[in-house]
Amino acid sequence: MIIFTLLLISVLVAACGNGESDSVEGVTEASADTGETKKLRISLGLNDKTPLYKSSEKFKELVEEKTDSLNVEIYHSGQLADDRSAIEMLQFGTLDITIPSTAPFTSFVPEYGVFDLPFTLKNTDVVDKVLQGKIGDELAEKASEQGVKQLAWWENGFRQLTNSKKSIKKLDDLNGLKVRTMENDIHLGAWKAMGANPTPMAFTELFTAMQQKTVDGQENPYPTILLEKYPEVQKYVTETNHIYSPFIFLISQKTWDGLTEEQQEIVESAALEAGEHNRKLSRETAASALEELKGQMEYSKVSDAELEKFRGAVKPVIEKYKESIGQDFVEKYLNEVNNAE
Ligand code: TK8
Repeated sequence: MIIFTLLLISVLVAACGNGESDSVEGVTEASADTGETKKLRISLGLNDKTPLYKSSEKFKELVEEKTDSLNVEIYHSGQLADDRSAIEMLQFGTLDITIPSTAPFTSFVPEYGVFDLPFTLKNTDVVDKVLQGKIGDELAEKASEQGVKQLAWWENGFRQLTNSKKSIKKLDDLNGLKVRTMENDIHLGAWKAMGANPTPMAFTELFTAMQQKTVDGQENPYPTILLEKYPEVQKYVTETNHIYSPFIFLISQKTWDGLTEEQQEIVESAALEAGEHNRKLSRETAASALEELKGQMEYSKVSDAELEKFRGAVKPVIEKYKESIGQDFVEKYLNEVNNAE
């Protein structure tokens, strides 16, 4: 009997594996110097139809064609974590890469809040000059103080408003509208100042909240609105371009430090090259998504004259949050924006 029990225990232990070196999918993690393949896991909030996912596949292709020592695995639709939790996992070293919007990252590095100041970035030419300039480098520097390394700027895009209640043509139409915002005080303050009734919420909870009508609306770029299937739960789409959101390609400092110099060079150049691909794809998709959405939703565009009232409403919010972001940094950013225009 004893022999049978010992045999049973040894079989059970073998079946469960030793546990120490296994990670998700039971693939052995190994450092580069053992010559085994190291897995780099990426957590994305958007689904596998979006430019973000397709650009991450481009990153995977670029890395794996240059080395056999790295293998990239992409987890989409927030399967592993929402944006903020994914950033925390990078800090702990339990996740390797995530590519969130800058807004939730402001809880870790407040200076990224400059991108949440409404109506400051007017078009993609200005965006590209500012992000590829010294402001972009300075922000990436600040990220590394939080245990994450920003390797590249990717693109979420210009944000537009959708809702299930009414067509939005003027500022007063926002009164009382329950708008989901990203988890970021500036967004909350801006939508309150415009008369809406905002609710901060992780992206992973958004679709259900719209389906159950716990929120009336949300704001995101056209590719997200179309490819995350918002026309199924939203009737109206309104062109506001109220904010430009970057995506930031973040890698855990712990992961980065565990790579050889050659692997670091491969990963960084792939993140930058895939970022070029991402910007192009994001802009093409935004144009085609708008045309498709016009056939699926009631489209309205706020006139430039009316947008001046939106800008006027959020001015006090911009003044208020200059403090929390850092007065000098905001002034430096706004100067960069003016120079780029
Ligand atoms: C996806 C989010 C999303 C963002 C939001 O992870 O939360 O609305 O625009 O793209 O980062």
